[in-house]
Amino acid sequence: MDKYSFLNSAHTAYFAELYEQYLNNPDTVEPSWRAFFQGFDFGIENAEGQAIAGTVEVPESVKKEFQVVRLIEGYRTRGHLFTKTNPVRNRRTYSPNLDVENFGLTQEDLSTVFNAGSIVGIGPSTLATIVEHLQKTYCESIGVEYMYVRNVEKKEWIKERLHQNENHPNFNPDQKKHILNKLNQAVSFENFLHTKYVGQKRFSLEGGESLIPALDTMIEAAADKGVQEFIMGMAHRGRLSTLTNIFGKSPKDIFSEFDGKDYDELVFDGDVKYHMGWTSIRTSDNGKRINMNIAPNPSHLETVGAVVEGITRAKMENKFNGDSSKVLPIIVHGDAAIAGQGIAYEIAQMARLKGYSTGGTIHIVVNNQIGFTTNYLDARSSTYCTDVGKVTLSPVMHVNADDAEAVVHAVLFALDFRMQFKADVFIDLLGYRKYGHNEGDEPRFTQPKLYKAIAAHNNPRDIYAEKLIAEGIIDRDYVKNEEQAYKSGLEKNLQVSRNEETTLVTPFMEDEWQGYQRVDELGMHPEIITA
Ligand SMILES: Cc1ncc(C[n+]2csc(CCOP(=O)(O)OP(=O)(O)O)c2C)c(N)n1
Repeated sequence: MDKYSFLNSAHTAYFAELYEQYLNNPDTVEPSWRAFFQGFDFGIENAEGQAIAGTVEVPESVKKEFQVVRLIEGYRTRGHLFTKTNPVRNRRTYSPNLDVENFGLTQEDLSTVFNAGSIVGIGPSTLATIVEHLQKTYCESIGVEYMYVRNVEKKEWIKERLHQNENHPNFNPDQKKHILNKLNQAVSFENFLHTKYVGQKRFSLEGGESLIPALDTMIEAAADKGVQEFIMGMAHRGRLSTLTNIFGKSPKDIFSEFDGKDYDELVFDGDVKYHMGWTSIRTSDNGKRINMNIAPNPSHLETVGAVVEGITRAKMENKFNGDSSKVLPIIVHGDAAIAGQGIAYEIAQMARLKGYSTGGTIHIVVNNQIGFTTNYLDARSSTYCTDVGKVTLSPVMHVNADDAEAVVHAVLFALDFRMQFKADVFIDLLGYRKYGHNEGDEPRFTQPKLYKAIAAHNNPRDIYAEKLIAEGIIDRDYVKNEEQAYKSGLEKNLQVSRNEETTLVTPFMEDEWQGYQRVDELGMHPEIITA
């Protein structure tokens, strides 16, 4: 009798699940099964899909089930390499790809029903349906890296979450309009500055505008989950837009800074508009009172991350008796900076230490594929700029910044993960940079091909508006009216700012620092009489 006659097609669903469990965590599988699967894998790897006689002879139907399980694992492990996440360039080619043939399956198998569909939550399904489900879940606007996560609970949570709605959002028309509204603010704000302050540096967010709806949704959702304090750190890129469209800094104060007015405090001088911190207390859409800080940041990239963690930890201890669910640190990085700066690694390493933990940080990279003039291929050895996140086995989502809904979906995932597991999570927002590093640079000198593609590319608001028009949620006038309303608000602010003489400096974290002595220049350098 065949040594492996116990493997019959009737039990393929069970075997498929067991094999999946073995692939995920061999130690949890009973030893004799483990030995069996090891033999099976050996056979697959050494005989191009044919089990070796005398090692494991498995009925064809069972073998195919196992191969479908391997295909599923292939998507989970490497699907992120084959996504449509780059809005302006083709991706590099990775091999082997996820074609069924690379998993010992054939085109003829596409119409066969496999029990392995149950593993991804769709029940027994044809191979074609399983592949379609996997493509949608793992290879569209969001690429997910998580199979290295060792903690079984976390990994299962992520899998479960991804297979709901095939990792696609399901927003209602009001939510969609809200996303469009925040995108409109981001796009119109940059346009306005572009025409009013021609050639002046602003480190525009254009190409990464979906950061604004992403932050907005995340903060609102976090407030609903009980977060009371948001502590954010970010560098130059998109900071002005974030200050006004997320933190509520009045545009008139930003305009005053562009007009080069003196600050009302003498210690401030020069190019400080992308460096100053800001504090605001606001009421969320659902009536929750929240406190938001954006830390002042020095030019030295990534340093602010450590400051954010310190402020968060201090608030967590002083205000909430160590409860990290009441505070949320958010660090926004540049792609070259996070990949290149050693401090990003140091901060990652400190994330779980008893003395430093802040209950997980949400890291968002505004990835414009360029650092100053350096193309990403010349800027790092790792595949992704976020690879430092793997030091702590943190999940990473790479998202096409042109797909605003996917971006919002990804940050909501990140928020839920952070709140559930008190651990770091990374979002790689893959966009582009519309102009030079700053608006005075000419990017076509160093990146002529890329900038040709960028020049021909629509902004993310218009892309999203087209989608909502096609869905019948808005009409064409809707966007025009939104843009007009927002810009006329900016115009009024501009007029007010032109009547003011100085630029207001709003103290950062004034409440928390009450009672502390503020050092002034004279205090720092008291005159010492040496005569
Ligand atoms: C530690 C440090 N090194 C170098 C610089 C100079 N510098 C300023 S911006 C920049 C490019 C940063 O690129 P990226 O992080 O991708 O952000 P982007 O400007 O593209 O948004 C560099 C090298 C700096 N400010 N700090």
